[in-house]
Amino acid sequence: MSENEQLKHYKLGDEKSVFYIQDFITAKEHEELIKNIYNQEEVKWTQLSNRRLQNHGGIPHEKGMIAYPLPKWLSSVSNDLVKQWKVFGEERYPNHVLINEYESQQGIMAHKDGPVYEPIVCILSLESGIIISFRKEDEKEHSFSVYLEPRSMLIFTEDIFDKYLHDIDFQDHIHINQEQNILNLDQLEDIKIGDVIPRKRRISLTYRIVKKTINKSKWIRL
Ligand SMILES: O=C(O)CCC(=O)C(=O)O
Repeated sequence: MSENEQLKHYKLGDEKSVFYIQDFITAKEHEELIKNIYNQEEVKWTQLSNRRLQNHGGIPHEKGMIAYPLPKWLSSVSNDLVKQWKVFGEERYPNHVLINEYESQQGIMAHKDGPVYEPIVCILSLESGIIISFRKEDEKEHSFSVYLEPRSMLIFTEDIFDKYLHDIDFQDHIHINQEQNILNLDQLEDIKIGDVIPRKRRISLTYRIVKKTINKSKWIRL
């Protein structure tokens, strides 16, 4: 992954296995995704105490995910990740997409994605920007963060997947400051240290490979 030719120019920081791609999708693709996320009859939102989410592809489980094909409208980003960006290697496709919706004052506690997934995480952001922060599992302070613009893709892997926790805070605003160590600050137009940005709804689509799957028909026969 670190040797990936397509991605190497998008690496943030020196040694870190974190990649950030602005404008990963077009404004039109963005609109289409939003329409599909909110216009489905079959897929239900799961309401958590601090956000809503949709699972596509199945519900990840350490004993194996009963796998369903991903809906077609999620496949264009999947195809780009595999074919254009060669993210998962050897033509391997993500089999799971988690959609998270955060309103202002909603976030996600510090966590690692864990062993049910292959150690490559691809997060597409929609609607509004947010800061995602990373800290080493044995440290209290964040070591760095990334400002995720709408239509951008964040990819992290290797040591950042294995040894770091990531989180999104629960504020109603984003206060850009030096301590956050925002690795992509120099790429952001109109955002600078000292800015206070009111939070609005943000949606993320996290593309991953769940390692162990169970074929649905086999499961029914058991
Ligand atoms: O919404 C995001 O950007 C992060 C999502 C995440 O960390 C997760 O679902 O595990």
